Amino acid sequence: MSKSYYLTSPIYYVNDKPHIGHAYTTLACDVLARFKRLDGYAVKFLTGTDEHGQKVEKSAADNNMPPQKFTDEVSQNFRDLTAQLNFSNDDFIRTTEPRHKTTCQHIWQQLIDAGHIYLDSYKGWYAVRDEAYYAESEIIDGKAPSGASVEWVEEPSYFFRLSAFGDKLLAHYEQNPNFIGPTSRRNEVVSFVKSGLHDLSVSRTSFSWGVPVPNDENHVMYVWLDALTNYLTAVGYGDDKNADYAQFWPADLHMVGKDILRFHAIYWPAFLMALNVPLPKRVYAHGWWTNEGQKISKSLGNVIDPVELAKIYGLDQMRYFLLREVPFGNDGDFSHSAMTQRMNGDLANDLGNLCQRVLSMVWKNCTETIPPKPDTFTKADEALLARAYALLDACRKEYDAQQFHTALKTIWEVIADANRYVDEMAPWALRKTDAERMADVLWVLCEVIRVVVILLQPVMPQSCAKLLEQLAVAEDARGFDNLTPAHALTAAKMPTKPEPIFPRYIQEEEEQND
Ligand code: ME8
Repeated sequence: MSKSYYLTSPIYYVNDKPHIGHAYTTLACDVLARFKRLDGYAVKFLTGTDEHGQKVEKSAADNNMPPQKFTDEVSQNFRDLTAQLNFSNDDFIRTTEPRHKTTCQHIWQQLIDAGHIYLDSYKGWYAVRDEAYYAESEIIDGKAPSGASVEWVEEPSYFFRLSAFGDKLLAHYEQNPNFIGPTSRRNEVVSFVKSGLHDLSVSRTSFSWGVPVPNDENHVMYVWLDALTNYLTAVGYGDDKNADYAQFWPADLHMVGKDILRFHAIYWPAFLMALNVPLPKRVYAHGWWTNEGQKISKSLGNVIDPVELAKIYGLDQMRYFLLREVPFGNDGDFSHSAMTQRMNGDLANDLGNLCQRVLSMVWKNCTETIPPKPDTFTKADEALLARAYALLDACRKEYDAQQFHTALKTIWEVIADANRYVDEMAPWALRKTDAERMADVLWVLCEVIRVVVILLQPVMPQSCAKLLEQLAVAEDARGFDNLTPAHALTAAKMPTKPEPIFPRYIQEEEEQND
């Protein structure tokens, strides 16, 4: 396979249970990975857990557990989440794995050898929650700009000469306008770099839960240098026997939340420049979810468990909602009413009814067989089919810009067109007057459903598999290379009586009785 695509989610701190924010980032990667695979790319989709540092060490201590045992347990929750939410990651990395420590130490040595790291001492603020250093000028009312508590740190530390990379970074942003998305966030990064970069402390001595610095075991590496390196570890950087680096690096996309863009768009490219390693092609920062209008936080007790959500509304329904409801890149609000509106409106009414109406008519009126492709088409047939076939290019463009909501909106416009076409053509009336035309109309609709459902597979894999099964589309005919008239449906026996795939949300009994 000639085309490859490497995308990564952040690796998650194992200080807590996975919540909706973690699920959201990985879900966005999952739909993109699935989209690219269906579009003929060899994909590597990486996720995993970030297990070192003071924050994790502290959580382990709070739980009265040795850090390794603690991280083994919590990391497993994140691994389980990938199965529970049907994520298709190709690798799951843990920063406590030997392969990762080797890469970190290899990189450290390269940076030392090339003169990018020097020994000094750090004196300043540190926020354990963010695992970030803050300058005096950034502290507001004794807190970090993120609201995290800060502590004063004074200790020997190695520094990375970040200050030497400001101009190179700015030149890179300038020459690669797509390097950071969305644009508003790109502008924030550019102004931050323009304001001047200080050298970065990249080792700690006041605790030991980290990758040891080579030849100076009093120091452990700063958790962000360790964590960012995971993207190289997973493609076997520095390991001659691993062919992944040649195939997959530079990464096509690092997907991150807006809070960690600075690390990915400033520190990481600077480290890579220092190593003479090509930079990733793009870093995209998504927004944050609130719950019924409120910031999500443990202390407010309103943390959303994605597995619970999938149980209540259905997994594919949740996946669809998260990507359709909020323009990707913006902040968004989760609410029960918005979720049920999407579930009942877009899914049960628009898509669900279209499929169920059409497929049951075929089952009842065409001897349980998808009709043969018509010899001639009317203008209306041609117009609807053309709009469906045009969707692939439109979706490619939107997926490459991580505009998942726009891709879905565009697909739903064709679903609306198809529903209008059903009403206008009234195949139920044709049954008595012109059975041949009825069969042609139903074929056109089945073909449009085929195209739409093939394109929706990345977002709703399970439901789409069921629909394609009902349409008798073979498993090996579900890739995007089949989205052309040359691969259109041919007469085929339907395997089973069609059943509705998208249920409406049923209110709890007590709510109904209100
Ligand atoms: O930052 N809405 O890990 P993390 C949307 N280990 N996204 C949210 C969110 C919310 N309410 N809350 C959190 C780390 N997130 C580092 C990453 S990568 C080399 C190291 C997102 O466990 C957040 O934006 O804090 C981020 O992308 C991820 O969850 C943070 O995970």
